[in-house]
This record gives sequence, C-alpha cells and structure tokens, in this order.
Amino acid sequence: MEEGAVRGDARVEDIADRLDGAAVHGLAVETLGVETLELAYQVQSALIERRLERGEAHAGWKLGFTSASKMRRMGVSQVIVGQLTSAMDWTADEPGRQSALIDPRAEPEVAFLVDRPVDCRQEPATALRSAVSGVAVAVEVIDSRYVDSKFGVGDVVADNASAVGFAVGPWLVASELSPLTDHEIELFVNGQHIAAGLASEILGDPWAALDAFHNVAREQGWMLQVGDVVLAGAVTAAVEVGRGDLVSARSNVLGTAQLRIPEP
Ligand code: OOG
Ligand code: MG
Repeated sequence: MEEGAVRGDARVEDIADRLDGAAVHGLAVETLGVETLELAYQVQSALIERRLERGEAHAGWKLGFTSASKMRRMGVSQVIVGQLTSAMDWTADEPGRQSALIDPRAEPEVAFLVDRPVDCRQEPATALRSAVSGVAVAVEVIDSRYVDSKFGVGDVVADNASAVGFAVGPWLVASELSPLTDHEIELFVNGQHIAAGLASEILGDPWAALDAFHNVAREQGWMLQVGDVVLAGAVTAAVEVGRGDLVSARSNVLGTAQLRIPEP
C-alpha cells in the first residue's frame, strides 16, 4: 500500500515536471494519458505549487468546455477547471511582457469577481453566486502544452486547462447583471472581427458556470478568496493568434477587454 502511495506521488510529480517544463520552455510534449480526474487535479495542484514557488500569486479560476462549440471542437463534453495566477493576468498593457508560448489561441469570455471567501464544502452554489460583486467581459488565451492540442479530459485538466493568459474589462455591478441578458460577445484580432458567440452559449447563462464551478470546487475542497477572478469559458471555438497581436473581446452590455500576445 505504502509503496503504491509513494509511486503515485512520484507519478504526479513526474507529470507535473514535464508539463511545467513544456510551459516554461514553450516546447510541447506528447499526450501523457492521464486516466483519472483524481490524478489530473493532483497534477494541476503540483503545477500551481511550482508557479507559487517561482513567486506567482493565486489569482482565480477558469472553466473550460462550458459551451457546445468548445465541447464539439475539442471532443470533450465535461466541464473542467483550471487555476489562474498573477503571471497570467495580462490586463495591464505592459510593453515588453514576455512569455514562452507554443500555439496560443484566444477566446471571448465572461468573468466574475468574488468579493468574499467561499468554502464550497460548507456553502451552497447560491452562496457563491451572491459572493460575486463584479461581471466583466474577458479575453482568455489558451496554450495547450500537448503536441497539436491533442488530449483527453484527464490530460487537459492535468495541463491546468491550457491556461496561459487573460485580460478582463471594467468590472460592472453584478447584481444588475443577473441573469445576464443574452447578447453577442465578439472577438477582434488587430482590429479585425474574427468570431462571435452568444453569452447564452455558456450553459444557457454564464452565471450557470458558477454552479458548475461550485460542483468541482466542492469535490476538490477548494476555497475561493477575496479578489478571485472566475472565467466562465469561451463562447466560441478558440482562434489562433501570434506574437504581438492585439486581441480584444467586445460586448455591448459589458464593454471591452484587451490584451497583447507577449513576445518570446
Ligand atoms: C482547454 C481549455 C478550454 C474554454 O474556455 O473552454 C477553455 C482547451 O481547449 O485547450 O479554456
Ligand atoms: Mg477559456
């Protein structure tokens, strides 16, 4: 038993090392065949630990595969969660920002801002909804660490749901935007309109993504903290972007979020 447990931990650390190395050096790895979600979320935690050790701070959470177009495109039909850190927050346009990247792709999203701690094991999903003070439009940049973005659900969870960067627009008062009116969220790259999707693509209403998040957070025993951002997931399939591209998401209800894809 004990030996098995030790081997199990060694496997978590080994997979985390490979995925972390791929992210740090911008070199994709072959799919690792992470069979279970239990192992996958353990690897994800080990990856986040490495980032925190390098001085990054916890910044929030991201959902994946909350819309039919994303599920169809990636062949995954289960909502997944990844974790955001301070190094992924590209909201402020800092000239000269650098990041190792493999095959970055951008997505238009909706973001929520949490303004009190929430323990999902103790509090219901409705409590999480009422802990949200802000809603914003967002751009997420994903970058799978697997060759050709080929993965099963366990692999992509282990790879922190392909998280690499995000930007949020101005925070609007959440209570005035619940439920969120259905409307289009558009994606622009260097000023060119590239894609658009409806807010209702996200489980009928992006607020429902918080309930889906609550489910996973309860299982994982995660706590939400003051200032946590929660990205609700893309309303369209992801769009390829390049170094230096200016990417924005626009909504006539929520405004604009913008980021620049970092240099190598
Ligand atoms: C996984 C990340 C999915 C979303 O918004 O659905 C995601 C991927 O497609 O690589 O961020
Ligand atoms: Mg996303």
